[in-house]
Amino acid sequence: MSPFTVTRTLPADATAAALRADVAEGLTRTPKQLPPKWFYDARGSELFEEITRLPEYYPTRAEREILIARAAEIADATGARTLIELGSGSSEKTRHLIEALPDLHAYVPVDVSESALELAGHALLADHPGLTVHALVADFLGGLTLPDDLPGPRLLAFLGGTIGNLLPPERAEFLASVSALLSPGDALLLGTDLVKDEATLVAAYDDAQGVTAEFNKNVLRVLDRELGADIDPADFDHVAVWDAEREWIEMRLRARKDLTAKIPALDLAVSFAAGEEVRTEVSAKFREEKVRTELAAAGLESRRWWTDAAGRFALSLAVR
Ligand code: AVJ
Repeated sequence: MSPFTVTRTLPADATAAALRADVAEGLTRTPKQLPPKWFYDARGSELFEEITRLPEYYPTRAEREILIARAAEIADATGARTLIELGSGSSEKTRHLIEALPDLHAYVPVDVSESALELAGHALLADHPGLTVHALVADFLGGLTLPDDLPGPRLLAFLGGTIGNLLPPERAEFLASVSALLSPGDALLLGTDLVKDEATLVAAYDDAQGVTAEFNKNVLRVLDRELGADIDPADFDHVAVWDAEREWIEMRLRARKDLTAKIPALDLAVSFAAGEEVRTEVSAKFREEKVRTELAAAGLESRRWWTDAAGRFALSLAVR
């Protein structure tokens, strides 16, 4: 068998149908909202990679610091022979883990972006010719099924703090589905950004160079290209606010004037009043107790909690 296979678990038109449904629903409700997964076309993925290098955006560096410091402990604690990674993107941080797992046979990156999977898979195999890479093009929020020939123990990694993009009920459902994928002896490695002062959080989502603003507005370009929407990104301002009660950052796009956007593919016209906002992302921040409690509710027992030296970000290791 080839050491690199890419499997689509999504029908080719499922993504298009999901986008249409999300936009039709999200832009006709009050307040308007769009799910963050539509940021990540090729340009959006590049902008996100650029965000990870910004001075204000600490989560990627903080998580990499923890991974480097703890990779050997993670390897010891799990003995993983299969590493599954949800939302693998460039798989760049995962390399530290792959290199530390002495018994690793298979790496299963799961992402909605086939191009990201191809790039990352080939790059990894160039350095690790012994590895079998089973890439899965899938939306991990929509009930994932794994190939049944993956050797255990299996380690499922969900890094980057992406779990924070889910609202609390979605999070509970997601963790339950992850737990159901695991067998006794398998483990979950979860990255969570932590609650901290408002200025640091807001700066991370509203950087001085405006890269995050471009990333946020990129969803409008996606609607333009995929649905023919005549929305001018210049008519919207990027907004990042900290919700201290719910302990999450919200990104929004705020209309600079009254406007109506035609969306021909949906046979829809959407009106915005000047100042009206569309919520485009929630990025929840966590405390140790909340992570433990939510993992336990999904039947996952927390074994380790590691943070970077500055205490900005955490990795949790939990078992079934
Ligand atoms: C990749 C989802 C973890 O929420 O911090 C970066 C995405 N949004 N800047 C995050 C993001 C704005 C990021 N995640």
